[in-house]
Amino acid sequence: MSAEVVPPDEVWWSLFKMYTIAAVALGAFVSAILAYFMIKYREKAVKEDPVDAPKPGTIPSMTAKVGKSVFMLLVSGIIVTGLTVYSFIPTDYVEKPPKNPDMVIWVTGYAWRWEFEYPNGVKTSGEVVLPTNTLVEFKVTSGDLFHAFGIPDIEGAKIDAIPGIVNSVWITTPSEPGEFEILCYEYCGIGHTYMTAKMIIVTPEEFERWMNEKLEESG
Ligand SMILES: [Cu+2]
Repeated sequence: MSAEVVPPDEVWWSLFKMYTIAAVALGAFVSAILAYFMIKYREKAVKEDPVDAPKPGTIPSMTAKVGKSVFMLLVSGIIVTGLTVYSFIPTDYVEKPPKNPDMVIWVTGYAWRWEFEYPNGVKTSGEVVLPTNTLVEFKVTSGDLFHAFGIPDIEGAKIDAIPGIVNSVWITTPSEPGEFEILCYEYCGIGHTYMTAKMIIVTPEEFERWMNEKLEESG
């Protein structure tokens, strides 16, 4: 088990938290300034225009305050560039499948079902049984038309299933046994809604027992 690898769902979650906190803080700051200016510059009883108010038929002079605008543009540019770079690093990490996954599962989408193949050649349809705390790479493709493989309960576990192309998505399986839904995320025809499967997480001992049974079945 590769406990030292940070699973993609944690990476996505921390990125999401960072942006949420930043957005709420910025929103609060902008709202506070807006409220302050609304009160400070509210219309007074005197209705005279200020001296620098624009007049109809004249173009306002651009000489003043350009420096400030350029400065603000630079500050925004630095923030946006910084956030982009900061987001690219974890995105790149998640995009690349790990070098030594504990298990590689081939996933093939068909209209309208999911089929799975284990490293030892065992195949299942409609369900994939996996042990807890395991670094799994799903190699996803399609046998007919465009589908998309996704596990809604696991952040970021979603990838296109395209005929002739193999896309990878990887997860660390949950630490507790349980059942997780697998869905098709690309509208693919009349059976799309029913194109579901189950990811069944079991203890490593139970997984071994299940696998041995499967191997006996297939002779
Ligand atoms: Cu589909």
